[in-house]
Amino acid sequence: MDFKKSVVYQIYPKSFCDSNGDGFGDLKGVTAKLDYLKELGVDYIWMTPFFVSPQNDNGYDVEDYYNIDPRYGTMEDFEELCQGAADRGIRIMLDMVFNHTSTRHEWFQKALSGDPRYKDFYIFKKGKGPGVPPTNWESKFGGNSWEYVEKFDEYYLHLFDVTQADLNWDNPEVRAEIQKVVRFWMEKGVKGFRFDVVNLISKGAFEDDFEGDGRRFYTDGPRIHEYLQELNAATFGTDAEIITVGEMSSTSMENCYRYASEDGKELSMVFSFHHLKTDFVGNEKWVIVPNDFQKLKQILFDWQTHMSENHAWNAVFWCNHDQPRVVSRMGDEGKYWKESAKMLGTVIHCLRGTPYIYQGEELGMTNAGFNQIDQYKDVESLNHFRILVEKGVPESAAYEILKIHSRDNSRTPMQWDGGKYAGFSDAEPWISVNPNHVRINAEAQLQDEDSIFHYYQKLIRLRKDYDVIAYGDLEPLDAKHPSVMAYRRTWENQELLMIANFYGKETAWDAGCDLEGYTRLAGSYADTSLVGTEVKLRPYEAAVLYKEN
Ligand code: TEU
Repeated sequence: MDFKKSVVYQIYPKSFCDSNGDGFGDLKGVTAKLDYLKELGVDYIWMTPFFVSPQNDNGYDVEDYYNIDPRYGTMEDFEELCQGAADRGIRIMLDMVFNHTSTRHEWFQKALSGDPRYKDFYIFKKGKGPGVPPTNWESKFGGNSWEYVEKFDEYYLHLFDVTQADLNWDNPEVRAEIQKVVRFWMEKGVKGFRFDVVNLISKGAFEDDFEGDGRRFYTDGPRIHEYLQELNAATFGTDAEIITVGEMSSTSMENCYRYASEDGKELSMVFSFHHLKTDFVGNEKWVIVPNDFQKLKQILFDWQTHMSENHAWNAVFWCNHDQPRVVSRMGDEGKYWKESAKMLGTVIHCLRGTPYIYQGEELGMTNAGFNQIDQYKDVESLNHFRILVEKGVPESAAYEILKIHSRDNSRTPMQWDGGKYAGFSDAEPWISVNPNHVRINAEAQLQDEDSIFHYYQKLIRLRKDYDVIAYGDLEPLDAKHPSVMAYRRTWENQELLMIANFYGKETAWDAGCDLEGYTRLAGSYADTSLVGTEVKLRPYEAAVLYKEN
């Protein structure tokens, strides 16, 4: 399957569908919803980790790469899911977490018992003095990134939670073990892999960072391309049908030219996050600032044009299990909920790159709206709430920050219907259901021709029907316009215009050409008035126009 024409749907199984009434989503639940996914029209489902795990980071803390956590089901359930998906022309992409393992992993347990072979699977270092860790690097989840082990009088590195110990990729035995894991899942018929924070696996110098939080010493590190090429050649590179995507944390575009190069030596494509930090202050996410729309456009356009010039491929997305819901973030939860959700979908699905849809995005699901600390489950949110309060931020202000930035915003149960637990489960879910499921749910949208669901279905079909979307060049239009994002795609004799108003106010836009000769393929409003050169765009209006030259 040509990944340039494909669309990937991300499933966070814990919150997707609970088949056995324990309040926790599972693999059988996913199988039960395959017809829904087929109707939407997606080609791949990316499943976030369901391997054996203590779930301190919802499965991104893997204890055993070869077995399925019983909370999610069994290997038979997985095989049934693969078969059911294959029967509907859908392929499975697995999420591989190889930067770190859970500290409950057998390798780490052996390391702790003093076995030198396994100690070298991880990164243990002496402190700089009594009580002083080897470096001042900060964990992504708050606090210092080293944990002291008294027995060795040494520290181990954990860039994420203290129970997620970083693997030592400089050790060839570690790399060989990782290859074994990938081959195991390839043999099960898996046709896609997402590699979690994979650009952090090659650590550079272990030095204090007096300019930042340490990331410059381990991001896109010295041997990263070598490690990816080696993994590719030894595993997925032997099967031309397999697609791969690397999650690239704080990466540089220059590195992504290589990670996602058309030559196929490393990965098929990359997730980068710079466009999702335009409501941060630098790298600081735990603040409230307005979204910088000009910066957002500039970043998206830079990545679009430069990746293309350098023959590299992007994954394009707004949402995942770590990001707040985009309709809450950049659209409107109120009056223009539907129009803004459709507009945002349009912008992504007409870009050059493989689009990713995160469960519930196709329904316009919104942020969680939690206002009590016990509603939050995510380790990152809980840690940062404490850190904010310790820094003197009033609790009420800390809540406001969490409401906007918490990863739990995207982790509330999938809204299947208007019933008590949104059709997700018969029992109380592990995380609260958004009360707006009575209004925003799949059942209602499947019956409504004008729904966000049906609009996403249309966007997915457009990519298959018009080669210009998959293969065309992209040219930004009127890039500095205060409220509009617009671009032109061209391929052979095909030309496509995407025009989107990001704000709740009508605005004027100069197309620079007469729009008379274009056919309208899609738009966030049912009708359109886009004719002539000078046009008016309604609140959150987006349109896709097409012509053959
Ligand atoms: O996330 C990597 C990561 O650094 C960010 O997404 C991070 O969670 C957030 O931006 C910090 O503000 C990946 C997974 O997607 C995430 O769920 C895991 O928690 C993390 O790796 C560790 O495995």
